[in-house]
Amino acid sequence: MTRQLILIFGDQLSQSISSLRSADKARDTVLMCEVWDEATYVRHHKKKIALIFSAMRHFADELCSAGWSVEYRTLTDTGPNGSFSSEVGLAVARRDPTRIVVTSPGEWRVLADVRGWQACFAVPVDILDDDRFICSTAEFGAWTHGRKQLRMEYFYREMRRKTGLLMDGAQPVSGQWNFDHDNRRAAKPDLLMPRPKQFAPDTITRDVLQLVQSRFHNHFGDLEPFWFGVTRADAENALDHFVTTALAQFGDFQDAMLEDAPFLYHSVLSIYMNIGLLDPLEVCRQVEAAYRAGRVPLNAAEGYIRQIIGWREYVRGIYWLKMPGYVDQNFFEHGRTVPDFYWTGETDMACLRSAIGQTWREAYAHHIQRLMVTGNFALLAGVSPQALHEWYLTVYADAFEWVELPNTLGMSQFGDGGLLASKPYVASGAYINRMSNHCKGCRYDVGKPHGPDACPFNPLYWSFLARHRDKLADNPRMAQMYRTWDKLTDERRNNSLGSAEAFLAGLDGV
Ligand code: FAD
Ligand code: DLZ
Ligand code: SF4
Repeated sequence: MTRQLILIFGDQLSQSISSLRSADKARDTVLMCEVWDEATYVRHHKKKIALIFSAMRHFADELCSAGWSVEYRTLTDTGPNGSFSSEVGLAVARRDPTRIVVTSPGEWRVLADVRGWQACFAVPVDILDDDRFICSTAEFGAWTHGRKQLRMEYFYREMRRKTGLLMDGAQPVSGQWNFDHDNRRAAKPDLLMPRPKQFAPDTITRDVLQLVQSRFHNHFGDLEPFWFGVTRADAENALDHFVTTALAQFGDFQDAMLEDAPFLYHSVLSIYMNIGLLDPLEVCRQVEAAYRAGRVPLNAAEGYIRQIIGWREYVRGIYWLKMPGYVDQNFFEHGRTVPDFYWTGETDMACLRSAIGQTWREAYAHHIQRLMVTGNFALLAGVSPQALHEWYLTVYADAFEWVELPNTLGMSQFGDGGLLASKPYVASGAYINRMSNHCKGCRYDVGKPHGPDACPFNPLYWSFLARHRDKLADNPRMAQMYRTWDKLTDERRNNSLGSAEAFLAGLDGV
């Protein structure tokens, strides 16, 4: 008889995860399973499935080498109807454990299943906190009490104080908390631009690639070349590489976009942090050490650390605070389906073609592409936040609902009416032109306000503002935009609205 059955999910690949810390190597059994249900609840990018299956298989091997007894169920073992619940049911029947232990899963729908297991299998189930995060869900809940607005900046300062990162005693290093204003430079094409560390597939990964190609060939995206790291050692290597080659420039060019430069100076480390191969706090400590050693400037180190102990922790807090209702919010009552070209990249709009094309190839786009290109366009066009949420969850290798949903529905689509963002992230083509070189090669003219050749972002921007005036006019951060709109001539306003309408009709294929 197994004493405890420890279930480890595919995004919990850390030897210090709370479920393993509470277990006894000598008597307990670890269960890991590749299941059809998880691989298909959205049609994940092929690279994401390959990353998770290969990292799971490597992690199971590491656990065995460390003396754990592991039952690993491949997709072939679990079959076409496999789910976490069916696999736990089978393992309980086989092993008759005294208890089931899991670290709390990262998605609400899985937590709801886990909560049903005790009644279903007549075995006690312990759900332990996921303490890979700096702020627990209880601590985040306490922080929100009595606050009218949940602004990330104040939460971030709390996390700086809590961790001591970039602090001199009680004060931020250099006396300034945030260098965001310094981090908005446009980039130029540069042949010496670093690339994220790439790893050649080993035998385990090659087996997984074959499996993914044969079972998930109709899913989104290119499977190969597959270069992601799949072990903790790989991920640490990728972190060292980022800190040495790209971090110094991260701050300056954080918001920049360039044709044919999918990664710029970004770290591409979310894929590792989100599945447990890197510990976020260790990542931040390494970044701080590079700053303290004089190897990277403060605006880079601060900008990077803010994304992790600020945004990453904050969106997770919001997710668990507001779920399960959060996913249904739709402040603007938008209902359009995701345009077909989001699934193919086939569009004349160069910025969208570039962002979606690299998403197809790499299962990656950086933050400004997600927010100000695909997100901005979807919001201006009135795409349903729920449909868009499914798209983001499908296409990115780092997408797990706890982080993806608040970013998509809250930050990018303002679907929560301003809980997460103080104003909608909408912009005309001028913003994209300022931050990128896409417009030079585009069939549309970014300088034209309306007409068939005008950059579609331009009329769509004004038509969005006009459409939602009743919901946005009282927002002080929108006042300047409405003043500008009101100063336009009637003719100019009508031309913009007409162009937007014609463009959207084309999008619908009318
Ligand atoms: P870098 O630019 O190098 O940033 C460093 C790290 O900071 C990232 O690895 C990530 O862990 C963290 N980070 C940065 N911004 C955010 C943020 N807004 N929220 C949470 N963490 C952040 N991130 C995900 O991890 N998974 C998602 O599914 C996801 N979906 C998104 C959807 C939309 C619409 C938007 C606007 C953002 C989304 N993000 C998501 C946040 C961000 O875009 C990615 O974390 C980032 O692009 C990952 O690439 P990177 O590792 O190169 O990040
Ligand atoms: C994303 C994913 C995929 C594609 N497949 C599996 C799987 O077969 N087995 C597994 O344990 N985890 C998988 N995952 C990650 C899970 O979706 C993730 O752990 C849950 O969403 C967390 O709640
Ligand atoms: Fe994008 Fe408009 Fe620039 Fe074309 S002109 S790349 S559509 S912003």
